[in-house]
Amino acid sequence: NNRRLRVLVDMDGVIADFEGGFLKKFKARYPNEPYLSLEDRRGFWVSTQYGDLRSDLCDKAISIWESKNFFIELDPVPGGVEAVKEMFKMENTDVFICTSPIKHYSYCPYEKYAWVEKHLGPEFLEQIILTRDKTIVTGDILIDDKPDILGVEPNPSWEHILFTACHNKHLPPNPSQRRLLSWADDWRGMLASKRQQ
Ligand code: DGP
Repeated sequence: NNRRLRVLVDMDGVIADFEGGFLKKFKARYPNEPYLSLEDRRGFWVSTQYGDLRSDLCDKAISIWESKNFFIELDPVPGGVEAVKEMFKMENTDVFICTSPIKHYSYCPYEKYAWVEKHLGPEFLEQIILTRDKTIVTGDILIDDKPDILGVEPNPSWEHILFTACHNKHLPPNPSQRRLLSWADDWRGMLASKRQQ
């Protein structure tokens, strides 16, 4: 078939290393507080697990990603920038960066655009979708590290491919959800299989 394939790629945890950036800055700002190594991370919400560790650590965790320069200084996830650039050049393929900004909007939305321009290039500024509800965005594939992507649309058009991250790698296998273990995994094969459906 000649239909174009539309791929939605999440940002934090998929192409930008939110968890690594968070831990580095948490330790630097709160050197005398306990922290969770990436090996010990469980659950999507960082603040929830820090709050379970000690209740005051929830707000301390939030203070990290609400700070200026948190999002722009995130390192790329290995292979992510290269994969997205390769998708962008593929025939019959449209790729969008689909990311949920935090509600503390002073820095995050601006820095997400700046990160995309810096790492992917100015041409990708056309490809950014900022939304708190990904279910209303149409696409064939959504590559995202959040296990449960919910919103007002009960039947999103995309297939969610779970990108493996420190917080989701221990989840029990879910036969109805395909996984991409990393950008070294066969993302090209997943796009090809979707194209044939
Ligand atoms: P997305 O990856 O597009 O679903 O965006 C989720 C955002 O939320 C991303 O910037 C990471 C951030 N995040 C991670 N943990 C927490 C948390 O505990 N509280 C809040 N408010 N945001 C969090």
